[in-house]
Amino acid sequence: MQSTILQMLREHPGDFVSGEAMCNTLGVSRTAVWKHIKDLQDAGYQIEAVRNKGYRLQSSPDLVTAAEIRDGLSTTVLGQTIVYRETIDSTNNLAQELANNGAMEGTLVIADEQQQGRGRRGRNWFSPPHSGVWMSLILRPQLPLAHAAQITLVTAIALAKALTRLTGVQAGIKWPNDILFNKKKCCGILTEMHAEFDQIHHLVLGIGINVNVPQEDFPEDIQHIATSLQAVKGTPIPRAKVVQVVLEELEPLYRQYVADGGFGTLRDQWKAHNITLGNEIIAHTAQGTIQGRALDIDEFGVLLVEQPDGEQKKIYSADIMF
Ligand code: BT5
Repeated sequence: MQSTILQMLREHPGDFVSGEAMCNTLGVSRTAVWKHIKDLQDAGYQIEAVRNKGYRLQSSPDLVTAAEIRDGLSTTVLGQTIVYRETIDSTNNLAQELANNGAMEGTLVIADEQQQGRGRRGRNWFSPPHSGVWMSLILRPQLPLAHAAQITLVTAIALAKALTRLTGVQAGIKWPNDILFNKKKCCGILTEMHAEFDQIHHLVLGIGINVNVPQEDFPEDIQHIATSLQAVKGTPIPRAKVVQVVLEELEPLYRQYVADGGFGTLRDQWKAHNITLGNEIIAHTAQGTIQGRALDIDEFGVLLVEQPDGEQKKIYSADIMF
């Protein structure tokens, strides 16, 4: 109901919407409308209330609530159901739980703050309140298990496009799951899956984006390697807008990935946004360290590295440095 009120106010920028019109649209009493207005004000919306005129929206806070994300979202699958929490351990945990209980494909779980945000291999993901996008999507692609990990690369393309569009500065993909600006990380992807036999049951696609995180707020250990969209652009960006643009960029790419049965047909787009290939890299894999030149990725998203002795190695998963 609050989102309908908000929508009505937004449809009349600078103008009053009468209490009566709201009552009629919503089918509730004036007292009920007033209570919702009060709740919106408590959440940080500045709404002017004038007797005999009604209500006028003066400004909106930077929230990632369902109402804010839904307003103007043009996707048809991703984000059609939105679950918002002010604080959570990790959005990936709640998304897993909802997916196990049958949540629909495209369900979005998002939080203002994560207290146990995580990266790959049990690492921490710094997720302070009021300044980032910490979200997880539930996906149910009908694909063999072997193709599941490629969703990370598909998502990286969408993020590189979205973050470039939002900042006006070219974002680059560092294989496999980082998006960087000027060599600094502003976004990471954590894909977790649940599979039965050879089929993917569901994927939880976790995305963390530093939107308006002040540089001095990053913890000491990541101060020199982390950046935010605000630092890159020079002005703050509304977080709900970031979510919308990311979902809008991801939806067609995800559709293509499912229709084509994998990442192969998206490989050229990945290459166009990548900053990995051509570099001398050090790759830390579970089996050990590999050093050499990043040559290419194949149609499965596997990284091909040429070692100094000319031997070529395939890397399936690693942390890379260059
Ligand atoms: C990642 O892991 O980059 C995946 C990050 C995924 C976060 C999202 S937020 C929503 C969802 N819910 C979760 O709990 N997680 C997902 P990895 O490649 O392992 O990188 C982790 C490393 O990045 C850490 O060890 C730090 O060095 C660095 N790091 C931590 N927080 C950061 C931040 N906010 N910005 C930039 N770098 C960060």
